[in-house]
Amino acid sequence: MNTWQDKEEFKSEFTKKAHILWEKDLPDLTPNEVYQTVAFMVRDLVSEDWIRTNETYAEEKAKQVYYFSIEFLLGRLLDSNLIGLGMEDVCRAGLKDLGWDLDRIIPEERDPGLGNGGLGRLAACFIDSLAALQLPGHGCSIRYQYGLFNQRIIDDQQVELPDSWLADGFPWEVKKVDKAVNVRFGGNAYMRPSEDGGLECVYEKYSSVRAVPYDVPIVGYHNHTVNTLRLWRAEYSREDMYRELSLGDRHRAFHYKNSVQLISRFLYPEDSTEEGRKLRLMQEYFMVSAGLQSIVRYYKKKIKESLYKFDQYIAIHINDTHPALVIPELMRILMDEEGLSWDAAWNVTVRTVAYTNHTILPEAMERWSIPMFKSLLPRIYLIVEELNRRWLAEVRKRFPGDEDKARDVAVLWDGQVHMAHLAVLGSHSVNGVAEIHSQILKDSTLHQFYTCFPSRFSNKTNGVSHRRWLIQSNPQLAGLLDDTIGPDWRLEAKRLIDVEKFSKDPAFLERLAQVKQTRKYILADYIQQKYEVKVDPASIFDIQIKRIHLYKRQLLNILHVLHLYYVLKANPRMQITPRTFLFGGKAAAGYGEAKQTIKLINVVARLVNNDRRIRKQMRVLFLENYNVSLGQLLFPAADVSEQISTAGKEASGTGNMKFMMNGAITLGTMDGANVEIHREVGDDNCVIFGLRANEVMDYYIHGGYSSWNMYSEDADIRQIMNSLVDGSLGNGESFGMLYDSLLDRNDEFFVLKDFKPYCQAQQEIERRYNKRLQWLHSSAVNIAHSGYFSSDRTIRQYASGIWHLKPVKS
Ligand code: GPK
Repeated sequence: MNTWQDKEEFKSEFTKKAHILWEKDLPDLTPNEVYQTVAFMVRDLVSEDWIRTNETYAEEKAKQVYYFSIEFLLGRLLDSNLIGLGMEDVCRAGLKDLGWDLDRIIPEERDPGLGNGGLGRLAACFIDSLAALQLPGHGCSIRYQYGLFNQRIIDDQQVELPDSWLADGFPWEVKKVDKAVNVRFGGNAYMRPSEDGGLECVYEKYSSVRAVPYDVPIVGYHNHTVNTLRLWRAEYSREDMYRELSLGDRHRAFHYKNSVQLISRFLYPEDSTEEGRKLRLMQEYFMVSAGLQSIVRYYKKKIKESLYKFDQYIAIHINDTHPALVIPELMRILMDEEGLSWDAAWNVTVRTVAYTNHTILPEAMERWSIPMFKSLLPRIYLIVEELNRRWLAEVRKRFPGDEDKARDVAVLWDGQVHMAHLAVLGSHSVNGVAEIHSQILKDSTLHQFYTCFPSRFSNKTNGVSHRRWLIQSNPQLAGLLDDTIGPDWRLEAKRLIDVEKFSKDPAFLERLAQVKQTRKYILADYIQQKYEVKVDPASIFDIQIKRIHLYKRQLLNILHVLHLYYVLKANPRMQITPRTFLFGGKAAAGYGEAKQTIKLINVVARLVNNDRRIRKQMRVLFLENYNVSLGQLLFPAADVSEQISTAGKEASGTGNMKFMMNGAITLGTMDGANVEIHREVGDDNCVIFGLRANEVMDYYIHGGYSSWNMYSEDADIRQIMNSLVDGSLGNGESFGMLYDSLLDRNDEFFVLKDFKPYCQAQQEIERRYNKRLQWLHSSAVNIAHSGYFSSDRTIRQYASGIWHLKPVKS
């Protein structure tokens, strides 16, 4: 069975399932039990297609891609799976007859917190698109027991609480005990002469970790394709545990058990800069080795072709450098276990692997100390050492005496393993995630590599799943689009362009305005219930939601809010269009400036919201614990999308696309994918301000920027800056770290330099908002052009340009 014929069938299946699961009468079920019952029913529906999809791939020997990512930020799966199966209406009607409201059941699911931010959410959109396009592609990652922390705001500050998202079970996973593999750490590795006169590797005295896969179905859209996300969990092997115990040392035995289990216990709360160390490296190798072993095993069992042809059937994609150890690990398997020569193994590896870079922030480039790397992964280190030796010999031959070049492309340098360099060297394809970002990779970050391998480099501008971010998050807008242009856009996001024809049609624009109003009411209700705070749905909803980071410049936003507050205080007669400034996002636990930014937002929020006169014109709110589910409430309700990073710093951004798809107007810098959004919609339909990337670069290279000058020459800037440290924001609060970063450290991200242009851009937003029809027209143009930013387009580009995959009908 892979559908419920009607609500009657749903009800009878539900009754049976609930009885088996809970041994309770229906009226006694808790909402969470109802959720789980439906989730298990959906899994039953999926299972046939899941098996058939796998069989088809194997029978047809279709080429498959494995997308390795240390994060997959899935969001809730019940609703998306119901939509994918086309079963949402039947389920809703059946539950209604039984006395439950699907919309109240859906929030019972906990967000799987298997990611930090954009990189992890991109991976989730990608596997969604792969399944929707019937492309054979699967995810590979770690089943973290604790996801990214839950954020609470206490006394204005972020407090991190553990996210034990698995506590009530996760109905979507299937544990595959028979597919477990061993991953080895530590010990000694050395080369010795082999019988055939060559060299062979001896690897001994290692310790083993059992990697057990948990598979999650990734459901296509109305197409019977079900791909797999395979999540690995680290377990101790009972044999090793008993052996340790039999040696009589219980402490050692339990130490062994604990250290093994630690590998898949926590997701690192790392986002671009903050770093975890040895355990993180263990996680990376654990995921890579387990994933590759299972792929090679599958290849030998089901594809049964020569390993020299591996790349004709298998593509491996590495999402940033965290999985870059696939390169030496595939070399190890091909040489040590399958007997290929170095050259043969290297050819296969390079042709199989492709790499995407997601950041150019230098502090975010992964580097490992050689001593640590070597002691943890001795065999892998030997391989890295050898590939580095061969590579540098080649570079020095081609460019004699150019040691700068050698340094810029070396995998081992200054006592460190340089993961980005390993990734570029061992891949046939390297791409950035937006045009400007890919250009910066070629021009500076990876320039020397670009001169060596120009044809490896390309751009694949990011995208987002219009199924999750429009169909699922904003059914009101989806319905209006169906009425206006028909439902084709659901299957082919490009068709959204048909909305452009209606972008001056007053009747359509009126309905668009109603949809936005409805979504603002829904958000306002949520805020009222959750925070007991009233926001005015008639005000402009101005939203910045993303990880908190100095380069993303939440500081610029809140300093403008503070400035506006001072202006209104000083001019009691002044009227502005009422505005609600909403913020959300997590700061890495060890990132002082980011945490202080959250505090500043909350302190300014109180100052503003407690002022009886001012709060009629503006409100400020920091929403706790921003995650995928909260995003699904926020994007549809936004009028203004804040995308204000320092130009050149945000590789792409993807929130910008979700806002656009939901009809918000971008207020942004010429950074990341904003550049392409601007090109799509034009100056009239977004508001661009601030330094351009080349200007920022010139300042970095040639100097010439002084934030002290900005401070001393501008009274408004002086006023807001002084308030950070003079205690005037209430309770004598002081924000020394932020003050120092802006003045003593010369404002690395040009917040003060862009401050006045940003204030003007905000006034421009207000002017445009008050020309109502024109604003609605802009909103429609944004929706129409958001089709380009569907991850379906991105995935088609990866599939044809990098992976060489074809769709397979299931
Ligand atoms: C980039 F390097 C990283 C990282 O560690 N985490 C992360 O979320 C983001 N990213 C970029 O910052 C975004 O600009 C980009 O849109 C996203 O990755 C997806 O490519």
